[in-house]
Amino acid sequence: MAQPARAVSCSVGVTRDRFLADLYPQRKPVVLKGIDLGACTAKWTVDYLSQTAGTKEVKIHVSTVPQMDFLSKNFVYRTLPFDTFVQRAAEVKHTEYFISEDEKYYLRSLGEDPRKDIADIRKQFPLLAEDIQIPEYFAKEQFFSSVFRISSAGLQLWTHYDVMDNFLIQVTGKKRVVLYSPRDAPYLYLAGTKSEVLDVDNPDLEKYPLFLKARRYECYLEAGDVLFIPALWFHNVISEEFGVGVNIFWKHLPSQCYDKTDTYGNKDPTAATRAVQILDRALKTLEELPEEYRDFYARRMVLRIQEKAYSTNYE
Ligand SMILES: O=C(O)CCC(=O)C(=O)O
Repeated sequence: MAQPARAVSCSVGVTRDRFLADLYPQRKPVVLKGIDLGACTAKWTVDYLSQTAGTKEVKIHVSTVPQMDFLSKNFVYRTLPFDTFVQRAAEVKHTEYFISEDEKYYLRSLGEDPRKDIADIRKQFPLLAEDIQIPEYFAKEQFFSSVFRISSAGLQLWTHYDVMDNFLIQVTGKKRVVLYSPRDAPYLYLAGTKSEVLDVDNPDLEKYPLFLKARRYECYLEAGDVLFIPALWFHNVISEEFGVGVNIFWKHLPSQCYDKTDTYGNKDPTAATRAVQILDRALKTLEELPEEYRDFYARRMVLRIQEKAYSTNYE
């Protein structure tokens, strides 16, 4: 069995000043309750969303299984008018469908041209954006993106990290979020920004024995809750009901640290990418040595990395 869950802490009615002074510096997830999010929590019914955003086309994930796997791509991308998508995502059985009558839908909204443009609901969904008041707990220049997250009941999103700070605003519906500290990355079997361990509740421990060591944090989001997910914290999200969320990514580091070609908020900072490239070259260089020497110098390099680059300053 995986480790028992630790509850993500919860703060009710926290002001911007208190968030910035007490919670933000801890770099830990926290659920913020009682924040004024504007009219969206009352207004965003299926009918209202459909009528307001109309037939604008959206690219969606369609899955016949509840656990979407980005690495094996067990889902397909399809395009639907927004109103049709919302109606279908809110129903359990479909009369019109792509693959099966119980397929599930997920929208992660994108910029107009996803290769160049960043998702911003104020641009792609201006009328709906008027209904939501984004907690302005960071400076305007730090804003990166605002993304619609609309999901069928039961759909689970793979465990991944993003490189920017994030407010996941649950506008309607309920969601369970499981989180892991960046420090537990060695136990998560990463492929890029994603974990290979798909089923965090029943992990395949023969294949992923170290997963047992990953400390699991968990929270249940209700309509109106805002989850602060610090950059690099892994998160796995299951929608317990059809629900609508908006997440806001903002830059925690100085702007020049981020990859300018990143439109999703999940490309590693450029210095990290360069360091990994240099490491790959060092590993290639070690191949010039016989095994006994390669092993000796590789262990010394690991020690050096630990001494020079590990932080002693976080749990
Ligand atoms: O709520 C969701 O559907 C996913 C949220 C997420 O992955 C994020 O905010 O980065």
